[in-house]
Formats: sequence, structure tokens, C-alpha cells
Amino acid sequence: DAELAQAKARVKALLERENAVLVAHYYTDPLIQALAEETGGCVSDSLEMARFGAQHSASTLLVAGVKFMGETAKILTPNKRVLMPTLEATCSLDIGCPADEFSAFCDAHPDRTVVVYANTSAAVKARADWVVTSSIALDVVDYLDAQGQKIIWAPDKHLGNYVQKQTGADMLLWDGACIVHEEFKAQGVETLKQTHPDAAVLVHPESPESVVALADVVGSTSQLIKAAQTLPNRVFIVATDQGIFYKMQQLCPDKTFYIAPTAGSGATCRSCANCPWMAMNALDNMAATLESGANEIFVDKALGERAMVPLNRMLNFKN
Ligand code: CIZ
Ligand code: SF4
Repeated sequence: DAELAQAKARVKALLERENAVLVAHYYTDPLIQALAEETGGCVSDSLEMARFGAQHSASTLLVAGVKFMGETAKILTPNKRVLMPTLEATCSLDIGCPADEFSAFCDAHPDRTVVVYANTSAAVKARADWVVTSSIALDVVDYLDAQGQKIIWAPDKHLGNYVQKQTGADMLLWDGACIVHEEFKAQGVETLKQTHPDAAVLVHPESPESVVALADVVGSTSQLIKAAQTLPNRVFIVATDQGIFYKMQQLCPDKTFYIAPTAGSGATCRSCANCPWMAMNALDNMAATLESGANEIFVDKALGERAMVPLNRMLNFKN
């Protein structure tokens, strides 16, 4: 409608005025993902968001996602201004892994290589030997395991458990979880499969092991999108944030996607599987941020330099 068109036009004009580019995550509001595409920004997972922002010529990055994504962008491009629509958008994995406790945990196991998921604060990354996202975790852990290294993994225990089972590596797991993925129910997926027996089940490995066990494909957001395109199935049950349906539906207009149930009954809840922190990103706070320059991300210089080391190992990793 007219109000929406006006809000979009305002953000577009401000992006131009501020020499800014919009870098959005797959889990944000479809409106934001569409706007990122229309304006030459990017829609992707956290690894590609980091790469895109670092390579783009804009002097300001407007990061629509959650705080660790803005921090990562700032660490990789300290000379750019990094803005976020809100500084309140965090992540249960980040909250569940405070830097001081984590550092003490690492100190207690000095013989282990520290691998942390991207969904962590700059301070936790600064304590790590490697940063990984879910798209690259298996490859990096495989590589470290082949060298005989023992690992500390943080913060997501479900992803850690999955990587441990797949690689056989010696991994000590931090006890964190994603409040969105942890809610998916194996029994619900089985019930929904009875209604759609030909559906392929796509599961993000932040989900519980019992749900991962039912998957046809387990993978990061970009890997699940790829699976939606390449598998011959016409119907999919998807266990990740439903923001991903924007991209899946765009790339596969003739296929049908159902969100994995968060109840054993197999009922599909439209408000479930939607990260409350990702949902804080909206057209109005994007415009307000660009207008005022508020919500700028700052990372302590020395801390950022330390965090850059494990981040760059990930970005430069080739298997
Ligand atoms: O669950 C998340 O926050 C994900 C999948 C982040 C990412 O790596 O894109
Ligand atoms: Fe964190 Fe989960 Fe939200 Fe991703 S979906 S930002 S892992 S709480």
C-alpha cells in the first residue's frame, strides 16, 4: 500500500544519501530482504554478510540482523561506519556465552583448540582460535581433527553435537542453544510427514538431535536453500527460521514449503520459528538509524584486532 511504498522509498533515499549499503540476513522480514535486493545490497547468511560488507565500496554498512553480525562487520572493516536498525537485537547463543565465563572455561582446558560459532560477541571471538558459521563448521573441524587437535566448541550444543557425530572429533561442548531452533519437535515433523509423505525434510543443525535425525538434508541456511532448489521434491518441511521462505519461494516458485512443527501434533504455527530479535529490524528503525546515525556499532580496537585473527582464518579457509 501507499504507506509501505513511502517507507521503502524513504529508506532507499537515505541509503543513497549516506552512501550506505543494506546487508540483510535470511531471517529478517521479507520486506527488508526485498529492499536489500532492490538496492544492490545482499541477503545471505552471516558468513556471506561478512564477506559482502568487507568487499563493498560503500562507506556505511546498514546491517539488518542481530548484534553479532554488526560486530563482525565492524571487526572486518574497522574503517567503515556500521549501523544497525536497533542495538537490542541479540541472540540467545550470544547471551548464553559471557566472555569472562567462557575465557575461564578455555583457561581450564589449555590443551584444546577453541572453535566458536559466529553467533558470539566480539570478546568471545577474541578468545578463540577459530570462528566458524554452520556452513563451514564441518570442514574446519574435520581439518583440525585430522591434525590431531582436541577442540572446545561454543556456544551451540546442538550444532556442536552434530559436528562431533559427523567428524568424530574430540569436542568439549559449551551448553548453549538457539531459542528458535530448539523448539522444533521430532514428533511434530513425523506427524506432518504423514500428511505430506513426499516432502523432503530440511533441518538446520541448531535443531535438537531428534529432529536432525529425520532430515533429508542438514545444513546452514544457504545449504538448505540450495537443497530446496536441487532436490526433485515438490514439497518441503523446513526446520529453521521461517524468514528463509522468502528466498526459497523466490527461487522455487512452484514448490511448497511448510515450517517444521513446534508441537507434537504437527500443527504449523505461523508465529513460531521466527527469531524475536531478527524481527526487531523494520523499515521505520532502518530509516531512523540512517537519518540520525544512531545505533552505530563500535568494537574496541585491540579486541577487534584479536577477533580478526580467528575470523580471517574462517574467511581464508579453503578445504
Ligand atoms: O541461526 C542463525 O542465527 C544463523 C543461521 C546465522 C547464520 O549463520 O546465518
Ligand atoms: Fe540467535 Fe537463534 Fe535468533 Fe539465530 S535464530 S539469531 S541463533 S536466537
